[in-house]
Formats: sequence, C-alpha cells, structure tokens
Amino acid sequence: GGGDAEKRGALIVLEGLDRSGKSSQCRALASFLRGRGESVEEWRFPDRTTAIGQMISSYLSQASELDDSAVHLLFAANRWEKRSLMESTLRKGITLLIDRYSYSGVAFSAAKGLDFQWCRTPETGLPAADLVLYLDIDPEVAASRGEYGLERYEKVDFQRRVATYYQAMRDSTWQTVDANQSVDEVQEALREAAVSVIQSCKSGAELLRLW
Ligand code: Z5A
Ligand code: MG
Repeated sequence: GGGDAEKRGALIVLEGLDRSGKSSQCRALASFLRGRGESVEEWRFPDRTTAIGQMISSYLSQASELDDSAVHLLFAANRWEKRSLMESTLRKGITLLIDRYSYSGVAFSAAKGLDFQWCRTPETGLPAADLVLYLDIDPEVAASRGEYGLERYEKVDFQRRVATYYQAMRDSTWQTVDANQSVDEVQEALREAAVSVIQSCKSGAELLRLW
C-alpha cells in the first residue's frame, strides 16, 4: 500500500515449477501484446547479466557452492539492483512481462528448508506484481519435458515442496492456468487476464509493494 493511483504499465509475472512453460509463454504473450499495439518489455530473474547474476548462474550450474541463505540474499539483491529501472519503465507506460520473480525466490528457498517468513523479508518493499500468472503443472509431466534435470533443483519431490510454498503466497493478484495443456491452449488462457490488467493500469493503479 502507500502511493497514489497513476497511469502506468502493468507488472505481470509468470511463475510455476521448472519446465512449466514460463519462458515459452512469456515470449508468445509479449508478441501477442505487441501485435495489439502495447509497449512491452520481457524480463527474467535471475538476470544473469549482472555481477550478482553471474554468481547465481555459476551456483545454479553447480560450478560453485554457496550457503543456502547467502544464495537466497543474492537472488533478492539481483531484483533490488533492478528496482529503480523496473519502476521507471512502468512509469513510462511500458508493461513488464517478467519470467520468475520474488515468488520463485521464496518458494525455492523455503523448499530447501529455510524459514518461510525469513525468506520473504529481503523481498519486502520491491514492486509487487499486478498479475501473477501461475502455470500449474504436474511435476511428473514437467519432468518429461526437454532438458529436465540439468540444473540444481530439478528433482520431482523437491518440485512438489516448491508448489506448496507457491500456494502459500497466493493472493487476489494470482491466476492459475492449467499448464499440462498444449502450448497454444495455455497461451489462450493467459491472454485475457493480461489484456485486462494492462487496461486497468492504463486508467490508473497504485504501484503495490511486497508484502
Ligand atoms: N530461482 C531461485 O531459486 N530463486 C529465485 O529468486 C529465482 C529463481 C528467480 C533457474 O531459473 C532456477 O533458479 C530455477 C529457480 C531458481 N530452478 N531451477 N533449476 P530459470 O528461470 O533460469 O530456469 P529455466 O532454465 O528457464 O527453466 P524453467 O524456467 O524451469 O523452464 P520454463 O521457462 O518454465 O519452461 P520453458 O523453457 O518454456 O519450456 C521447457 C521445455 O518444455 C521446452 O522444451 C519447451 O519446448 C517445452 N514446453 C513448454 N510448454 C510446453 C507444453 N505446453 N507442452 C509441451 N512441452 C512444452
Ligand atoms: Mg524458463
């Protein structure tokens, strides 16, 4: 809470377990929205291009070991280093479509055994999503998709724990889509919600904060 309503772009986040289709759906949704004349930027977290992002990338590819709490704070810091650019972009009227955000940060670290409330704290004050599109997939289905198992967290029982922490973060900004369907069916299910939140941010909406 806090600020006043302003005309701005929407902050839309795609979340879901590994291989639920976030990156594919982000790309398709961005091109659909651009086709309707919307200004859209596609972002992703972790942003592996920064110095912090490179530490995260090396950890994820198992080239380096890091304490669980330390890596949690790096993921959060990787969002904080983008905070002012995120806000100025939204204020220019540009919609951000973000592939993973703080919700991934909390769900993955809590699933490793870190305290759920502790995990939320370093995310506090970051811009909150206007819309979270949660791609709901059966971890067994996800495991059958391309390149599964190459990175650190891609084990079915771990993914089930991640899903329970995602559910613990649901609020009125979340919409769940059945991601076991085909790429086109999932895309169809995302479009209306995205168009509608972009419309309401255009007519004026307070920028929300986590948590
Ligand atoms: N992580 C964290 O711990 N803390 C944080 O704060 C953040 C992240 C932000 C890397 O993330 C890891 O970081 C991640 C969480 C953790 N865990 N792990 N490991 P990442 O975003 O870089 O992960 P990724 O490499 O992009 O994979 P992904 O996100 O898990 O995949 P996806 O984007 O959801 O799916 P996709 O790339 O669009 O599709 C995967 C494959 O399935 C591909 O071959 C597609 O062609 C296929 N696909 C997609 N949709 C379908 C449908 N509908 N049917 C059939 N096949 C499909
Ligand atoms: Mg992805």
